[in-house]
Amino acid sequence: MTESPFPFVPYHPVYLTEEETLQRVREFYQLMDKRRTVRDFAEKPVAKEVIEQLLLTASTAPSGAHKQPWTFCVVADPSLKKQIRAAAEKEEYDSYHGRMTPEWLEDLAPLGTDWQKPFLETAPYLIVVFKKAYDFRPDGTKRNNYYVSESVGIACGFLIAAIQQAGLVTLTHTPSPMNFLTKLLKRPENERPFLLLPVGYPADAVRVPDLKRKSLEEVSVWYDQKPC
Ligand code: IYR
Repeated sequence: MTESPFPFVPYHPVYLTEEETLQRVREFYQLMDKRRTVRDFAEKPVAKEVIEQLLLTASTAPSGAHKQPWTFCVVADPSLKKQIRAAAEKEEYDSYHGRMTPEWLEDLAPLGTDWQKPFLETAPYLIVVFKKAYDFRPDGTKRNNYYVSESVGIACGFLIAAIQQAGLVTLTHTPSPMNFLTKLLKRPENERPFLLLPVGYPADAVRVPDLKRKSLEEVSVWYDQKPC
């Protein structure tokens, strides 16, 4: 039998009292409930190490067979951001002028989005997340990845939570189709664009739609133990 690449080691849990647990879950919910999708960014720069730490956090996400099937492309170069904006706006223009259904446009109208994406240039960083459909062995043959979309989706969730925790803002931008990102960022054939997250500080006095979130009753069903 081949030796496991991950020998088992003791797990050291985070020990908390019941009160500490309650306090933490409440605080974390309050923090996450303040998260809003923000589309207007300040010019204020963000240190490179901040982005590095955010990506390390995202990469702690669980993944199918621990393959970590993601690549985070970090774009800070203004000329590359400009090219991404131009290519995204070309696709988005077509989407908003015919590709999206009338119902879809009606659903989006209250959010105030349109084909123009200035945030692709104003945000100090664009994190373009790629999912790796498969990997390559050192000899160049293909090695499969598993639950790729689920794994990368979870990693993006961790990333968005970490961005919030850092006092920064983002939005989940999904220009469609996204294959221009593969070309512009020169990604290999095993990678597919998954999500684009501009990251930075919010613009001064930025406004967001007054959305309400579903109640716990609306989003959960409980199967409690019945008393005997
Ligand atoms: N990808 C487009 C359209 C869009 C779609 C949904 I669903 C949104 O919640 C927001 C936008 C865009 O980025 O504008």
